[in-house]
Amino acid sequence: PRAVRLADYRAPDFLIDTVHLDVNLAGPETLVVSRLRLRPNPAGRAGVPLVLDGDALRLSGTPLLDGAELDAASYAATPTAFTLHEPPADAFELTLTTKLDPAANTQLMGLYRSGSAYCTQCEAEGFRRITYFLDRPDVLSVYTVRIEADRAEAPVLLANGNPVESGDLDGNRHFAVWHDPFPKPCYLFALVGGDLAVIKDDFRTASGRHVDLAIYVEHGKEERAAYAMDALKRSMRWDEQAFGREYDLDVFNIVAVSDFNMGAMENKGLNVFNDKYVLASSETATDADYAGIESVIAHEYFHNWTGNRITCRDWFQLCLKEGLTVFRDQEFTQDMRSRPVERISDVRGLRSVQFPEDAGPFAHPVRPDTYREINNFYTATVYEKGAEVIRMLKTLIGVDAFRRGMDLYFARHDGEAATIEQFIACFAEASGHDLKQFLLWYSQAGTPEVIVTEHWDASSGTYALDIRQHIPATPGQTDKKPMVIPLAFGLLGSDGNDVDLGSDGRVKREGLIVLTSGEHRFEFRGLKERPVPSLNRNFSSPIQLKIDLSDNDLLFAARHDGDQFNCWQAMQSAMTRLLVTSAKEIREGGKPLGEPRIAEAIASVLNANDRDDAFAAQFSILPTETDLTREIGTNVDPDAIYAARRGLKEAISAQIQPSLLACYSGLADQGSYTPDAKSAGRRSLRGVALDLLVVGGGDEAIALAERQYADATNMTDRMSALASLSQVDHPVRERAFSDFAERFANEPLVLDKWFALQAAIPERGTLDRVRGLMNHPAFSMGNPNRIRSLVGGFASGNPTQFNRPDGAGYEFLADVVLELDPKNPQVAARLLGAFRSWKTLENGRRALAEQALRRINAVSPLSADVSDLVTRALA
Ligand code: DPP
Ligand code: ZN
Repeated sequence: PRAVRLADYRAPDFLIDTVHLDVNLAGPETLVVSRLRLRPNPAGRAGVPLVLDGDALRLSGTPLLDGAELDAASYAATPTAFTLHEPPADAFELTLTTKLDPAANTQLMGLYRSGSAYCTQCEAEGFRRITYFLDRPDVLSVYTVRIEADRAEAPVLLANGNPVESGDLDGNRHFAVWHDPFPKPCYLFALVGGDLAVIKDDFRTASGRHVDLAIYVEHGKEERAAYAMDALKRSMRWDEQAFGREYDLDVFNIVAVSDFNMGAMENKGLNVFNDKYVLASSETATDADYAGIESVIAHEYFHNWTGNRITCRDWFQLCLKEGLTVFRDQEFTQDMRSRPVERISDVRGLRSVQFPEDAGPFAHPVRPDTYREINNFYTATVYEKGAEVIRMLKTLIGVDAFRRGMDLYFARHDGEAATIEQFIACFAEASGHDLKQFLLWYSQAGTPEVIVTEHWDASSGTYALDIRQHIPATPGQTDKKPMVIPLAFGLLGSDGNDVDLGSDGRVKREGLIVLTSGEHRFEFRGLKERPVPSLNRNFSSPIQLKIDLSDNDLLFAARHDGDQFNCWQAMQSAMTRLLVTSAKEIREGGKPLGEPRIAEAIASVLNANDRDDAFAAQFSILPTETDLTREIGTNVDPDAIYAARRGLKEAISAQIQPSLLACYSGLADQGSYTPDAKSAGRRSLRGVALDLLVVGGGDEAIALAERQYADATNMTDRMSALASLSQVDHPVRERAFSDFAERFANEPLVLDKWFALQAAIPERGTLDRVRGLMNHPAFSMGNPNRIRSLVGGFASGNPTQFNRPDGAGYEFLADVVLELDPKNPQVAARLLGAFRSWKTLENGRRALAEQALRRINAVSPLSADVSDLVTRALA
């Protein structure tokens, strides 16, 4: 496909005011009659043909223009376009019928079957697989949808908006009519027809409107939707309180399906969810699953205002809705749970996926300026970095101006398809700030490096920070301009408190430095001693901070920094430095390094009287292999990184075993399970302690894990025991794995965990094990969740085995991608994310990774999705 460019944007030549869809669900004979009210767009070109988008469509019967059959010469229909050569100069009505076979739709885009239900997925460009349309987000229409189906096969018939009418028809058929009064782009269209169970609830909005809530699930799974319903009601209330946003329809429906390419979809009034983000019970879901449900329910609900009421002008503006909505769901979660702990976990996520993406061949700006396949831009950069950009904006202009800017945005652009410039203009107006330079965050890719050197002059009591910013080159972007970087900061005195700074020089507000040029010097006078700097507090900017602090400074900050995020960060920095050195020495034939003071720091947090369990868990987790890969940057040897990390864990385990045991036994399972943050924090610390004990390898520790596995009264404890055991080559491990498979044989979402854990075993036999599991009866190449767990779990969750020195991991992934591509290109392309850092590998692996990528690239035909990513990977 040709590249689409932001610079080439043109308003549509036609508008579609109303859409009447009549969908007759009937297996391979499914018919969609679409009646469109069109008119020329005054802002478009006059006198041009009407060209509607299609994808693999079949026209059925003769199209009608204002009710009369068109003659064959006046139009053309191909699978990818419908053209009306000479459309009327005024408003007109066009009626088109397409014939679909939902069960044959393995791409899971458009109208397809999941289990026994019919459902749809239209974002980004799936509506054109249902009917011919102007499939672009700046064409907004009011939809009325009539669905007809067999009453036994599909007793439930849902579409966007409010229900209007329903009834029985001859031949055991029935129908339902839905009307959505809010104009929307077609990517927000949805319908569902199937035999589904439902749980119902209701909600009264701040202004007193009544809303009926319903969550539709597979029969027998009703109870598992209770937590999702609770999360939905909390989201609705929170959006009223935090952003003044009320819900606007009479009903809000959610449907959980088991075959879904994404996590969930925010269709107006009818969210369709991957069942993974709806279904939970204490026996089948972990604390992390509950947290995932809470945040995805919130995310899709929040889209009702940021995405649906105000949508994107074009797909380049995707971050306008996604970055903003991730920011909103992160704020929600922080309010529901612990602010610092959630911040740490969000930053962990950003660093483990977005930073590597931004440093490799797939790097792109938060607002890309060109794409060949938009599906490939639902990325960590657009979502997570996009959210960080909003957070910086709030930090820069302050809480009140930020809220005024949001209010202005909602007031000014409601009902429109907007751009990033229009969004940012609201904040510039509300705050009086000039945000021109800030917009560079949307156009310049790459993680900025902020390099800091300190100067201490004891004689004058002057402390200075020289701060330089550097934005690394990324594909298509070599010379970059300095960006606006807000650095929240403090200086720690030897008593552990912040030194009182007053306001000095360019330090605008206490605790905030704002970088705007390539180099700055900040001086602080009248200090009695050299302070320990605490920079980028709460991760105020998504940057790589480079400052050479001693271990003493870092371990001091880890204990005393008033910013909890930076306590955690200081500890991570100390461990990262040690592990990078250790990996280097291992490659040169040395042994893994330990560091008694790191183990001591962990022990002191575990033993503290006022311990915060969730924080203590985060504090004690080592930087990931991905973190270390990125830190090392070139000539990477995944085996050495693994050995360094494992070695440090073993050293910690050996040194502080009594503290670990005391902590572990103090956190024994208390019986009845609740998924709240405090209880989850307790279980997560218990899991971290167990993991460190087990890595020590003693039989006692393994027995402890075995007992926890067997006695667990909830999935979190059972999984953490199994995860710890999965890391040791011991007969207990296989016993536990087979017990788990038996216990949960009829629970596909639970077996996903089982697939993923086995795929992540850091041992030579794992690739064969994964190959074997692909023949397991519970595995299916037709189900995205299964593929992501097993194949994704291996490629992205097992650095040593995916990067086997013989290249077999890469060849395996290439085989799977090529097998999957003709069926589901979107999921196939996703798997290629595992190659995001291939260029940083040492030469041997690098050559083998390149060989696998070239083998994929040589195949024809490839989907646009896979071909785009492979081309970029190899560029
Ligand atoms: N459904 C996806 C999301 O909410 C894409 N819009 O992020
Ligand atoms: Zn979203």
